[in-house]
Amino acid sequence: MTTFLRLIVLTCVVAFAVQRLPADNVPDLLLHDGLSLNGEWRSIIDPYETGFYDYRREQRDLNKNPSRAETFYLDVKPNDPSERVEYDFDTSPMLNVPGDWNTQRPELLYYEGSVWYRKTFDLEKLGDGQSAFVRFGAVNYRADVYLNGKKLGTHIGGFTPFCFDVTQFLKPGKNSLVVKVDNKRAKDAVPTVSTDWWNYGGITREVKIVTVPKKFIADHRLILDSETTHTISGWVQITGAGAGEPVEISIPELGEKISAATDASGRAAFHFKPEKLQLWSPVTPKLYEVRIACGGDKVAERIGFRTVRTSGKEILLNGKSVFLRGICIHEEFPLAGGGRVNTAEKAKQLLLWAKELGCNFVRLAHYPHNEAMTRLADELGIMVWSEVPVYWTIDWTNAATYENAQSQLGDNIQRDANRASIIIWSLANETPVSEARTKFLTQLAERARSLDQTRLLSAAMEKHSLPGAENVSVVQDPLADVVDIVAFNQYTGWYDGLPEKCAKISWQIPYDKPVFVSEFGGDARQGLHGSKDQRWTEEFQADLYEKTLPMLGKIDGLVGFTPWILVDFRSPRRVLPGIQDGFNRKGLISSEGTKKKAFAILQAYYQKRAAAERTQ
Ligand code: GCB
Repeated sequence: MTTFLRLIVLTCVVAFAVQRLPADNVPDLLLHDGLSLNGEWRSIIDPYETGFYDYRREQRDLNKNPSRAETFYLDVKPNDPSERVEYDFDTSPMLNVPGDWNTQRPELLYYEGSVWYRKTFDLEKLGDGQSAFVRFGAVNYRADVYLNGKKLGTHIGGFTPFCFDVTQFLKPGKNSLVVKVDNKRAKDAVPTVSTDWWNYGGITREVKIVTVPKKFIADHRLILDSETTHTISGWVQITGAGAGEPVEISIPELGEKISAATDASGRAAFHFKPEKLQLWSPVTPKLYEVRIACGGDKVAERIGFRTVRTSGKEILLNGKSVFLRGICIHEEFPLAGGGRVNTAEKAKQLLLWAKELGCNFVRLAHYPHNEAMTRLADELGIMVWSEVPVYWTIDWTNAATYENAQSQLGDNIQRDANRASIIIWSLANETPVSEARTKFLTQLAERARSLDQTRLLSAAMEKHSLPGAENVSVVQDPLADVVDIVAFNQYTGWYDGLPEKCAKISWQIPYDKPVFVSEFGGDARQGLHGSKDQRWTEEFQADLYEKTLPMLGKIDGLVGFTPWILVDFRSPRRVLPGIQDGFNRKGLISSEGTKKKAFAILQAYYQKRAAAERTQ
């Protein structure tokens, strides 16, 4: 690379880093109560980004006195009847937050571009020594955030939370929060331009203003060190604290009250050994209320304690071998207008369907789902595979793309690190093997391990046919050496031959690691019946399941699978009229919430397995 090119790359990386706050230094504030900004927001659809760029395509820059007439984030009204102001939030239509915009107005179903959101709110003057943050659960994909006409920052990535410090920007009385949301797909983005899901835009998760004392609880971690000794270690990170700040951690049900003190970096480490600890597992999803207090700040949440590791070809949960009876889930709801899941009730319904199916495991594809999902999984006793949207092709050699992926991974880990349910962080899905891709994902794996040593790493890889031996399925990928679980997607009988082929398949998976099938399945239009040889019928899909299950049973070291997928989901790639109509139909439940025949096939298989496990 020439010095000039290097300089450009470096500048891009630095510019990106300034825009996006690195996970380590930023509080999440999920657990802090705040002023909810959920509800109706005013919205302006702005496909040409008029509110952002002038007619020479120069960004309307606050330092250069941008035009009041068109700079939307200034949120002004004409000073007198002669003044030209070409937008008006007060009379613009509403969009609900949290919510995708696509399913709220018919004209936005396929929209990819910019929408401006505005919310006004009143806040009392901050007390002396108080700070305030605005927290967004997620905005897809890019958010430029302004408070009272001042820019707070930019966040990139559609499925992870972020906060901005607003202490200096709040006014006593009425405040105007403006967010430009842009969901245009881009080659260097994560995910990139091509996916098999709907690119729902909008402020899709909750928004709140959180007020905290100058020293406040930014993050914490509680880890069960060993399932035999029951020792627990952890730390609490206090923003604004130096050495010697007292922190108290209590678990009333265990009769534990631990005092710790921060070090120079504001981190208070502790460990303890409770007398009678009940471990978390899908059969007994025991959670304990953990309370943390530091000065004037306190948080509480319910935490379960368990260990997970591999031993040879097994996954051990609390030291015992476990089989993952799973299903893949997109964060999309079939009823109530469809679209991105935006309430805990919808998240719960998805998990209850998985339970009904007999699952003890879900793969949350292909990006971090909302925070309710993993908390409910804790409560319901469902183990979780949590993924970042490094999907299909990615700009593997682009430093900014890597930075973006690792930020999303870091923020996801930070948000959910105390969830007993999550046992696997997934780095990617079906990425084409190349040196650049393996380097990217190896680095991502190192990043994940540096942030969390208590979970397993995986990625959904691919299988291939052995050259010259069509019926020998091989998994051979340098990434398999990096991850803890060799997971792969396979579609024998759907993209690869007909269901009869399943009976002929043998496997070559040369790794002394647990093997997991992260996808299989086929489409069926619910209500379409016919012979099992007729594609798109419920009978074809059911037969495919009947034939796939014994084929997977032949895999040495198989620790479970997650068929594709619980519920039909929207995808612009799926255009077949009368059958797909814009939906991927591989769901076991239709886009109207009705179960297909294959649901019962998998359910019977899982129930039988679960019954056998109970007698072991
Ligand atoms: C896959 C992808 C998933 C697709 C699915 C399909 O392998 O991982 O995102 O939706 O196949 O239906 O083709």
